[in-house]
Amino acid sequence: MSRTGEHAPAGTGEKILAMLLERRDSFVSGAQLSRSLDISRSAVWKQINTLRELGYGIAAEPSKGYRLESSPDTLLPAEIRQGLGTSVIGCKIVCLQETGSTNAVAFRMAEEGAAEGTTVIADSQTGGKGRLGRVWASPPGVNLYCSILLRPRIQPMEASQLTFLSVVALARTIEQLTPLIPRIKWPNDILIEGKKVAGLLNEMSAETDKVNFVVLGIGVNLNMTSDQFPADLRHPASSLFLESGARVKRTDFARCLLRELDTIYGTFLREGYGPVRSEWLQRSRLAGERVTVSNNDRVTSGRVSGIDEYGALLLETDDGTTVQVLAGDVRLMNG
Ligand code: BT5
Repeated sequence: MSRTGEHAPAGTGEKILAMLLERRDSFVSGAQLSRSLDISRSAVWKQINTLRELGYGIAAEPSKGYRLESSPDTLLPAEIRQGLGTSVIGCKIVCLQETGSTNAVAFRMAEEGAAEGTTVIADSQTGGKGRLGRVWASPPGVNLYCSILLRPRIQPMEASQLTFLSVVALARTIEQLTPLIPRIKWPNDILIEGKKVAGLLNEMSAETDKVNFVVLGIGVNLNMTSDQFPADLRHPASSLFLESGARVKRTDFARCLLRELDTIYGTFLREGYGPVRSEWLQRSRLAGERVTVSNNDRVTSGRVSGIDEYGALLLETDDGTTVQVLAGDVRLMNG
């Protein structure tokens, strides 16, 4: 590679950031950065200024070099990767400023052969997807929108088990980083005090007897404020900030979520769905409650007795029979 004078190749700022992050408490000399990246020292200086414009606090001392003092809450692969330590999830991380839907990007990358664990994150989405063609409000700068690619060797009918995997990883993350108590509402919502703070949308490519890949889509309202919610929400909604009064650093949340997913995916591959299912049930908002589930024009009512091995909701109806509900919107009958 040739020395590039004032100009640096794309991605240089990210590399400088990674080096500063690695040596967070000490100075890295301009000469060392210039040598490692094969760019001139004035190009290093330019990149440092660009990072400052992005909100990084970087101290510069002529005799010592540069030291990172503070980071903005910008979602960047180099930041998320700091101390990540996962074996599969986040092996590749792509962060986009704005995109239609992270699920759509991850799906396309999967079709082009991206590796298991590839993670796509966006600061904002212009066409965030909910289930059944619904829209997921995805304003910039406040939340986490991410999609993770998995290639498990399972049958298509087992794929819904993966929703439970991501919802449990998400609940664990909220428990670790906030004092809040998340409750899971079948199949894909996380509620706090009865209000929805996160939703999941898994999309799959499969053949009759084989799953090609699954994209786990996760949207979490972290620092969203009341005025940023659409007026016509189906259910009450909130954010972790609104519920706890404390801002959540998006980078920390993303890193912790990827770690939890990595751990629980490992458990799932080794021990199957059993441990995930029991953890899901412990956190379920619905166990023992009377609910109605609507799926298009079909409405089923009963008391929730659990979830089956494929993730279907089990309802005990008034005549004592247990019915299996595969999909739908759940409402608590007295909630
Ligand atoms: C979901 O759908 O809850 C799945 C949401 C998945 C979003 C993630 S973000 C990353 C990835 N990329 C995507 O494009 N999607 C995934 P559903 O259960 O259908 O709920 C959608 C409904 O929730 C909407 O019709 C609204 O009423 C409401 N809603 C929309 N935005 C919301 C938000 N930010 N917070 C809470 N509720 C919301």
